[in-house]
Formats: sequence, structure tokens, C-alpha cells
Amino acid sequence: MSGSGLGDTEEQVAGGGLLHRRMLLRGGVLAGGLGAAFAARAADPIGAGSPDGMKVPGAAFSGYGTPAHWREGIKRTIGALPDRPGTGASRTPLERLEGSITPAGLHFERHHNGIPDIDPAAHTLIVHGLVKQSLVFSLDALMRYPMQSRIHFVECAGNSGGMIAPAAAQNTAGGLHGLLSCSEWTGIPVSSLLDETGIDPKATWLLAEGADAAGMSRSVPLWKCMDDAMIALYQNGEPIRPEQGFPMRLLVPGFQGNMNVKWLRRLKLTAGPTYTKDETSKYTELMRDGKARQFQFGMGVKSVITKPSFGMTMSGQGLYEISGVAWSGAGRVARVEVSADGGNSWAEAALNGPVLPKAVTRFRAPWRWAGGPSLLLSRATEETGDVQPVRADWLAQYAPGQNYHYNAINAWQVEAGGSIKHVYA
Ligand SMILES: Nc1nc2c(c(=O)[nH]1)N[C@H]1C(S)=C(S)[C@@H](COP(=O)(O)O)O[C@H]1N2
Ligand SMILES: [Mo]
Repeated sequence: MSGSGLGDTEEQVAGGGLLHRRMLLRGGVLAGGLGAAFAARAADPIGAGSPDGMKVPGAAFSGYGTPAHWREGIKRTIGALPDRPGTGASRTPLERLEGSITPAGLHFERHHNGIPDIDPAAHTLIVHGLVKQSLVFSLDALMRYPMQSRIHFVECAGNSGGMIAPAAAQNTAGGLHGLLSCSEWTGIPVSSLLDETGIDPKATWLLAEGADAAGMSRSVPLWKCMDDAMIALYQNGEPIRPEQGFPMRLLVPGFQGNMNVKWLRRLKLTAGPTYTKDETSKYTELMRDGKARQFQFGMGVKSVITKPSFGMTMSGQGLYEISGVAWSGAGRVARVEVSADGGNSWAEAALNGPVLPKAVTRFRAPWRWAGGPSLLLSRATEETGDVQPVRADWLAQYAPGQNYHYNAINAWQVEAGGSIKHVYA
């Protein structure tokens, strides 16, 4: 307890030093707890003894800001084919970020054949097939429609796919689980455009096709388009980035990443799924009993602790905040529990609101690290009751080698010296 001055305001609620989340709300009790004692000079008014930045005028304005140069290392990690630099993925460095929104420049990228450079003035969106009248929308025309802004995550079906390897890879939270990002998207509900084209009663699905060199195409059920799918034109307030589908992408909240077709050029209403190459060669899950599960769209409830996590070192025993991200394709995260003793006991984490459906929710739990080995886990539950499974149960569902839709509980082993290893629990 020495030095923190927290005394008996700490209420331990689970093994390994997990404290009641109430403590986070009483921020005041921490004042002076972790800061160093200050020398009188640090509080002096401007003068010779002031910090350098107070003695000369600061730098000029910039047209577009950049992150602090002191933190230039916060980058996506890129994994691409050696001979095709645009094919592969880059991952969000989850362990370097806070809150729940991913900065646009750090949104993960997954391209099947690179990023096309599309002239927005020449690009069109065609809506055709089983409609009453086919329509072609220019970007200018779309810009005049009433828009909606909503916060949603995008997660690749292959996110965390490396977790099926027999040995736990020593990698960061982002390196393992960073095919996940969350943004505020602004655009036009797909239903608005379908209102205009009219829908032939025989239509039950839509084919969505991208204008990239992969011609990425997926079948989307019509109900989803009438429910909450949108044509996204903006991302975190700015025009959607080329990496995310400029000038427009389909956004199907909570569905696996690949269905969020980027560089969207057409929607064709159909009487059934189109069975495109992208949905027959991939994104069909082989189950343990030899059957295949096709069109498993929703991303399961999931969480990962980002702080502390692999790559960080604990700076001595005492008080820490365990923090991480949780999300579910089915709706809102209802609760996140955290364990510091490998799952023997659990403490309820605080959810940093607003808790939004199909969006990332930040969770936090206060923790007093006693300096010994500690196995940290997080377990999320979503509002319809689904709970993040343990790894063995997740693996048992699928045929060996199937690694889409991995959403099992993740674990970090804090070692006695303060280093952190990735382990399976
Ligand atoms: N046209 C097109 N759309 C696409 C892809 C693509 O390669 N081409 N990749 C898909 C996949 S597999 C995923 S996971 C998401 C990734 O979206 P992001 O790159 O904006 O993170 O886009 C999807 N939409
Ligand atoms: Mo993906």
C-alpha cells in the first residue's frame, strides 16, 4: 500500500488484486497517489526557470494536423504478399490507442488486390436487377440525400485467425487482433435508394460489387439492407479514405468485414445469393462434423485487454488500470468481466459509455498488482446473452484449420519481473 495513500478505499472484488470498478468513479482518491512529489519551481510563473516551450513562440498552423512527433511509432503493422504489395492486410495497433474510435489513418486495411484510385466525378453506383426501375447514382446525386451518422466497428472474418496455432504467438494485441477498427460512418441508408428504385417482390438478396482489381463481390440479404446497411461516404467526419473505399463503401454493421464492399459500384437485387467467387472460395466455415456453415455473417461477442498487454513492461507493483476493447456484431456489449488469476475469479469491469450497438466499447478495471505472476483475462457478454467462449470450446466447434470468426477469451501472462507474455487460457 506504500506511497499510494489509498488506504481502505480499495475494495478487492476478485483474486489477484482486482478492485471494485467503483474506484474509477472516485477519481479523487488517486490524487497524489502515483505522481512524484513536485519541486516548488515547477509551479513558478513564466520566467527564466520556465519550461522551454514557454520562452519562445510556438510553431505555426498546418493545413492538416499530424500526431505528436514524440509518438511517431504508432503505426499499422503491414502484412502483404512479397510480389503484390497491395494484397494482404494492415492491422490497427490496438495496444497504442485509447477510447473506442480508431483514427482514420490507423483503421485496419484488407485489400484483395490493392487500392484503386477512383475519380469521384466519374464514379457511379448502379442499382439494378429485381427492381421496378434501375437507377444510376453519381456521387453528386448521393450527396443530396438525407444522411445518417452512426458509430460501428468493422472486423475481418479472419481477425485473430492466428489464434488457432498450437503455440501462442508472441505478438501485440493489434498484431493478433488488429483487423478490427471502429469509426463514425456517415452516409445514406441503402433502404432510401431501394425506396427509389422500388423492389420486385421476388428479390431477397443483393449482390454488392466493388470497383477494384479484385472485383470483390458479396451477396447480402435484402433484410439487412432494409434494416441498417448504409452507403458510407464519410469516416470520422472526413470523406472516406481510399483505403476504406473512397468514394463510397457498403457498410453492413456487425457483419463480417468482407461484406462491407469498398469502392462500391453496383447493387443488384436477386432472388437468391449469387455465390460469388469471394463467398464460395472463402468465408464458408467447415464444422467439426464435416458440414460447412455458409453465410455466417454476424461477428461474435469478443474482447481483448489492450493495457497491459504483450510488449509492455509493468513499472513496479501497485495500482494499474486494466483497459481494453469489447464489441459484438449482434448488438450492445452488456458486460465485461476481468480476471487476474486465470479465470478462478472475475471482477465486473466498468463500461465507458455510451455503449452503442455493433460498436467498440472501452472497458476498464482497477487493479493492484502485487508484483507476482498474474494471468489476465477478459470475458465479454452481449445483450442477447451470448458470452465469449473459452478457446477449447471455440476450437471444438470447427474442423481443424478453420480460423474465421475467432472470438475466444484472450489471455496475457504478467510475469514476476513485469514482462508480459501471450498465452492461451
Ligand atoms: N472492393 C473490395 N471490398 C472489400 C475488400 C476488397 O478487397 N475489395 N476487402 C474486404 C475485407 S476482407 C474486409 S475485412 C474489409 C476491410 O475493410 P477496411 O479495409 O476498410 O478495414 O473490406 C472488405 N471490402
Ligand atoms: Mo476480411
